[in-house]
Amino acid sequence: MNKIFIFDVDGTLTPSRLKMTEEFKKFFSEWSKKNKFYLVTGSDLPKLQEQMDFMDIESEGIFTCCGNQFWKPDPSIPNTSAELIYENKFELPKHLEMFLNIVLNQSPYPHRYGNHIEDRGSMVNFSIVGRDCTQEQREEFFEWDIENNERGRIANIIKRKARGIDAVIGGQISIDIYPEGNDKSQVLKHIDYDECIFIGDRTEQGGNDYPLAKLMEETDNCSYYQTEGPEQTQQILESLID
Ligand code: M1P
Repeated sequence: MNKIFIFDVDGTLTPSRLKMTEEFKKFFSEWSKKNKFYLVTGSDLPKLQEQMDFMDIESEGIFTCCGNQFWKPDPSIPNTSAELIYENKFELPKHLEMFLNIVLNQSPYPHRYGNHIEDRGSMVNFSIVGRDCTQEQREEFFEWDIENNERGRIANIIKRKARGIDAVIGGQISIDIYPEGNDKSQVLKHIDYDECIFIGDRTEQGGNDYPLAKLMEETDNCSYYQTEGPEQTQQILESLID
């Protein structure tokens, strides 16, 4: 039986944009010796590399940019190398770029720290506070956004106004933008399995794990679990040990 797991990263295996905790890393490296898994993250490869010694822990493959890039770790060069298997290209339409700049100027959030529109080649990441913020500034924006739901409102406007474009919330400070359908659900067709299990933290509608969670629900021999963080992910995996 080819049982495959798929994991989101931020909020599932690690705290958002941080490294795996030592405790979880210990558990996960033992677990991964007996199980096969893929990673699927909204982040790009350099960000993932900052967070995880992911090639120490042997995965079957790594989908970055919400499944718009696929990397195979190269076991002959441990811990350092991965081969790009495919990449979907995406160019932000000019009118959408203008819209994002207007939103950036008009948002009532009082602080801007730089790197607000990050072009990742196959998707764009948009952040009012800016990706150059510190951890403290990130947490501050996150709390403010929970109160004000600004990201939710911006994502809904983008989806309504920009035809063929999707906008979803993945982490704490930003919105992921890509062509409709080029979301995390695209990874399943690249995976061979008899049984497949996905674990993610943003599986609610509007979250970047939602399209894959929905597909798992609709597909034979597939299922998903929503997690609140690494601690709960560990509990889920422990409950699934055969
Ligand atoms: O992997 C989840 C998300 O991580 C980051 O989100 P944020 O910086 O908002 O916490 C981003 O890399 C985002 O693209 C990604 O979906």
